[in-house]
Amino acid sequence: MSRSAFPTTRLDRTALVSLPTDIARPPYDRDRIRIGIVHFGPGAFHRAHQAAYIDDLLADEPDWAICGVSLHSAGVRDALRPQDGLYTLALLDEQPSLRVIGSIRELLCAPDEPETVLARLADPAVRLATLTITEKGYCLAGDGLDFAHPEIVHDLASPEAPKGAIGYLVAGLRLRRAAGIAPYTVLSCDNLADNGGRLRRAVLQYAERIDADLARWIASEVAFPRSMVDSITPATDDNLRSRVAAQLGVEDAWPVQREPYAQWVVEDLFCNGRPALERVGVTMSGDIDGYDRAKLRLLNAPHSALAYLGSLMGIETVAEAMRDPVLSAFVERLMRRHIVPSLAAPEGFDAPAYVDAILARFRNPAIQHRLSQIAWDGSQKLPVRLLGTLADALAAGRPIDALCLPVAGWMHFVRRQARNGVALVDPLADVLSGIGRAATGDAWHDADAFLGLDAVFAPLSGDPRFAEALRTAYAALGDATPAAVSRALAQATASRPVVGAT
Ligand code: CS2
Repeated sequence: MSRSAFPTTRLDRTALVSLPTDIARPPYDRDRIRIGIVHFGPGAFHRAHQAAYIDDLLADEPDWAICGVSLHSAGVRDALRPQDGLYTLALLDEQPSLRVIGSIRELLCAPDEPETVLARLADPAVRLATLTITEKGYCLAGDGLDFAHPEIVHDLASPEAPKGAIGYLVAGLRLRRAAGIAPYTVLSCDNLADNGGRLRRAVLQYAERIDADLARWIASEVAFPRSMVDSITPATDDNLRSRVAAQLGVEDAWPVQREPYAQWVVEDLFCNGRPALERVGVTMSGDIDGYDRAKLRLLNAPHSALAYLGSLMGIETVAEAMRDPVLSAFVERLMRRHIVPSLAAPEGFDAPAYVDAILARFRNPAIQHRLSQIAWDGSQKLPVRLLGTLADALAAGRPIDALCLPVAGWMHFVRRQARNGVALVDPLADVLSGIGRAATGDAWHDADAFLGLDAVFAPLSGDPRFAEALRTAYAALGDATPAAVSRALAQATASRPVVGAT
């Protein structure tokens, strides 16, 4: 590749050669890599996590480059296509470092180019489909598919021209089956317990409505491994954009950032070959159950607790929340005393050390992780992060008062946003804002309105002990001013744990 005669102003393949030497760049010839993975949801998390692992692998295994497919917005494609798919990853530490990632070979926006997406899915060279579409992208209701979901209704009516992830996965598998091409493995990389199992059930339920034979073929031929993904990835901000441009000497329309720590545990269950992920630090495991639960319950649940309680306290970032003595003491106690006891952990799992490491990550002062980002999609996140622990604690007869405080914090947060006319980012935004506007501050009235949300609380809402503890927690937060929240948390932290009957 020859050096461009003119200074390049945008990161792209010609700019690669002239980047400063301290910027790491893809250690392989990008002309020799081939697409083997179709990834749905090439947002910041995917680009900071999976795409970086694959970038480490491509020099040895050039057949596993990624085609990133956005299902809704054209933003990522429009930012990265002019950059030949290249973008910068900033690792945030005391000494931040930058690397340019090259593993995303192609970017598509499904609504604009559905045929190209389907052609990719039908390409025999593609042997793996991966997803980071967030909880709501799965269109689940309870344990199965939500057949009333507008995306599912649409896709079932026109399965050859789908809009959603499930619709595309099944349309691709249908094309492959018809053409006698082996199916791809479908790997969910979202924060859901048993993500592979849930996706498999949803795909099969959907496929059955289209073609029972196809559903049987998927059930017997397609692997849906489970996975656990972990790396704290704050959203891109202007500060990052300008730091990256200053260090690269060229502009990057959409750099991403994350903490240095990353973990990826994948169930070793593939139906059409797989990349040698273990070579690049991925834990391949026969049974990942336990890892995903530990992460959801001990990292994501405390994150959500910080997000709602911290926002009510007027705090903006996770690190700032961890500097608040009352909030951080509450969250630490929540983890050690109330979440760890009901964790069915993997063998050899050192829970106290895991908690220590998470608390240290939360305190990382180099990261500006906004609580408002974590507060998104509470109706989808709380059930998978916190309500399982609550159900287990109830079943074991342990006290649940402290566990109810973050849930009550969410309810007050919804109420405050509604009263201030701030739109919620949540698939249930409309109904939540309605409940928030109608809230009176009376714990019976307000808690019961939230408990009526079956998509969030069933089957727990039927348990009078839960309803009672939730009302008490809601009342304890008072008018949810910073002082009231702080007082309630201090009280919850000071109270001696009650030893419940087992
Ligand atoms: C966070 C997660 O935004 C959120 O809800 O809890 O994105 C979290 O940072 C990641 O799961 C960490 O792996």
